[in-house]
Amino acid sequence: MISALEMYDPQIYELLTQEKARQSGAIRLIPSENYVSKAVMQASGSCLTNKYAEGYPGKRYYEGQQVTDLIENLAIERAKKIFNAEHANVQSYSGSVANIAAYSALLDPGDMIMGLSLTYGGHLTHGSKASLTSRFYKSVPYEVDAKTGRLDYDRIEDLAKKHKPRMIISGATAYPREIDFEIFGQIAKKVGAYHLSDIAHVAGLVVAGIHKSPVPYADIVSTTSHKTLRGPRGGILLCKAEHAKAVDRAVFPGLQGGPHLHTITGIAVALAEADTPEFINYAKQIVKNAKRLADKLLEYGFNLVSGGTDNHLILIDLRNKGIKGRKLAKALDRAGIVTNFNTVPGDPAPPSDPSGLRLGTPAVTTRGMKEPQMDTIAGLINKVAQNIDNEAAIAEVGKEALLLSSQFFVPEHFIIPRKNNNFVE
Ligand code: DSN
Repeated sequence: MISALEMYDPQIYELLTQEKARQSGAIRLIPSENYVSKAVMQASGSCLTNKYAEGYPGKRYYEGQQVTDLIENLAIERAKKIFNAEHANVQSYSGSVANIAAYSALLDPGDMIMGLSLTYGGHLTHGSKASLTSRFYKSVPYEVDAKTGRLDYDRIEDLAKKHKPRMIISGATAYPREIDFEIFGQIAKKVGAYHLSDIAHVAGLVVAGIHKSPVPYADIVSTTSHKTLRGPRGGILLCKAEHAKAVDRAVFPGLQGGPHLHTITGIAVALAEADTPEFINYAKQIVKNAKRLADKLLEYGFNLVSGGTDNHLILIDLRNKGIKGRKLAKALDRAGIVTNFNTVPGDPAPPSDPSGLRLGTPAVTTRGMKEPQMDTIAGLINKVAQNIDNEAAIAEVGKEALLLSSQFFVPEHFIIPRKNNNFVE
């Protein structure tokens, strides 16, 4: 059967077909990416894309909410359950918006925030110079120790005592170790600051009980829904009941109009999936895979920031290999191994051409890959690094990568064959 999309817009249809093929052919190692299940994909691409619902369940500014209220309430209750939180807001369009909503819920413009510096593994919205967050708020970033690659909680406490920020942000986008959210909570209490914990990267590990949850130690917890948590792309805020009103108001009407209900529907499904023994096994395997990949990369002489990993993510410092992160990421991409170049702590090189490469195991774990496949992947990465200027060798690695990839199921795997649709120009 020819799909409506194929009939109406063959150009977009063709491009989507190519992207599906790319996603199923490649070994995807970007730590913030994953594959959603068919059920999540169906829910996200549902008729809810047609609906406006400004406000919250029971208090909407548009009629016709007989079903939407039930769906959003389900998403809220599921989020509260799996994160053991007093309140959840599932409307943020993204993690960035969720973070900005958290600031505006508790802070005044000009207040000071203290988050991990972008080039040391923090997120843009944690007060980076490049982000609006540093224009609305004074930002005093903390760093990881450039030698150990780890957070130094004593130094963070000293910095907090010196600057007395109104909010301390825990959480990272390129930190391979478990973060002690309890200590962050204690530091925040000592200096009278709020504690926002951004668990976008490790939310799935937190739900599975592999990493300690920040929920008891933070005023607000923010997360995206699409990384280890394996939902569609959106943001979730969790908080104590005392901040519920402020958080809800900050999201709507503070920052957003109508919520994306098709996304919230997909999030609801993903949260149900996360509340299963299968999800816990998947999350455990993510970490096992990352550790094994890290061990093998170490054997090949790669320097890893902090010497390894406790989570889903590995940060390679390539300086001893004499290759820049960007060059290696591009060569790997040509071989069908998809990563991203990244700064390393204390990087002398700029973010546009940094010294590091960031890898993660959520997507390959979703496809069912385990430790033996991590050995193979490490070997392929090493081959590309050793042959960085040899296109023929990189093409050979590409064949091996495709062979490995073809042995593992992709949840939303369907490459729709092109039809001979001669009724479309
Ligand atoms: N979420 C970030 C990442 O880690 O890829 C980018 O915002």
